[in-house]
Amino acid sequence: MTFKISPDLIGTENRKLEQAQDDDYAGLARQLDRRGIDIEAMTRRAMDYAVAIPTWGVGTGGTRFARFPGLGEPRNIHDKLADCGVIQQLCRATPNVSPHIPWDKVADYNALRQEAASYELGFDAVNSNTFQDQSGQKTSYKFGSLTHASKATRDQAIEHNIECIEIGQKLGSTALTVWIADGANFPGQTNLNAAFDRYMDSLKAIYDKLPRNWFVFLEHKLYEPAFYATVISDWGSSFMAAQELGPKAKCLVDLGHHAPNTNIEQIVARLIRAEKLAGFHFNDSKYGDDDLDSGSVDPFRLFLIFNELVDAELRKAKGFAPAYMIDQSHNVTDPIESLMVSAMEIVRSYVQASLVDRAALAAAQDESDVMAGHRLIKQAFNTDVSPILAEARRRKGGAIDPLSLYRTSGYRAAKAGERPVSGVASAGKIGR
Ligand code: PSV
Ligand code: MN
Repeated sequence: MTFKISPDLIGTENRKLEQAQDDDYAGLARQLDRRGIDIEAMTRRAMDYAVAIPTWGVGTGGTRFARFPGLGEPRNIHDKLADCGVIQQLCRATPNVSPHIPWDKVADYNALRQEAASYELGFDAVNSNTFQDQSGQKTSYKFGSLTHASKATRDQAIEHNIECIEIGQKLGSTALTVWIADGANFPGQTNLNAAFDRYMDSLKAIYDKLPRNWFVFLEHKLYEPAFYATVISDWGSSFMAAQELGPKAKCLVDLGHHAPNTNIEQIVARLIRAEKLAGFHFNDSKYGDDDLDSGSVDPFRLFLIFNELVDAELRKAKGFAPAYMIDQSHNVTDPIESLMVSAMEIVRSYVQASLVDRAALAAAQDESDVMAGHRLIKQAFNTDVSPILAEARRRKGGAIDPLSLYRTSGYRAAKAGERPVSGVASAGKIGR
């Protein structure tokens, strides 16, 4: 028997916090009522919001310098599902997991789907991996994959992506996310346009294999591991590719994949307008692709992105159906704690953005009343919606305070006993 957090513990711990929660919720309800906002409508929105967890996120991450394994970290997809199950059990905002192939390969995907369902989890977009060599593969990705100069290597990478689609079909996914590391470290290493042309040819071959209701999400990233030129480096390249491929191809925005200070919310607005916004990989950063926890460094930026998303949702923008996912690397925290807190911060931004008085904002903008418009945005951002988030969790059977409940439960210590230490410190950005 493996250790599980019992529903009874959630009940017991919630009862201790109920009175304070009721008081805080009533206080916030009065405040919002004065602003003409129905708190119940906001709580329903919080209850309906969902963001997916990447299976690789529950493993301990690392940097290029070292990886320090955590206690009781997951050893395989089965352990990862158990950990993702805890996040969903306590936070009730993360009902789907996003698998990464080949890391999460198994012999029986129907069984895996059932196993996930036993934790009340489903599967989100499948991520392919042609940024590292897999054991037994014929040719190396050292100099590229889908854009490699050699056709044999490109074909191998195409085949891998097609296999990911097939696996995803068995798991109930409807999207393939493609991020490639292809690019150059030296001027002269590749022909910049020829590499893009080869990307298009490869993606067309993958696109042709997409099932009827599927999408391919193209994920851009400015740099790393290619430090001079990355083939799909920015949303312009991603958009160009998605346009050329067709309606099933959309652009995925990973928040860390832009130059510092880039106005990501404006990129989001443009992609919404073009009906090309695939969705998100949420994280936070200070300098580059830092993979820090969502909302930990710049919660206002996250809020402003959600401001665009809620605006599109409420005006029913055509083709607007973004897939939300977290993509972070947890090097110094317990990944379960980081992912719970991140999921809560993401829902927080969504609810805060839902508080914006959009009619008043439009009026202020029409009248060029700059300060009024700005104050409306800031008023929403400055509202502490924690009681709404806690209420949404409680009503869905989750924890009023997930972090303290998780610590009280002893889950990590129990897993440390069940899952022998996986290895010594080693290099690697992503923990597996
Ligand atoms: C590499 O930067 C990366 O973090 C991308 O964001 C992908 O989404 C992720 O790895 C998994 O492939
Ligand atoms: Mn990503």
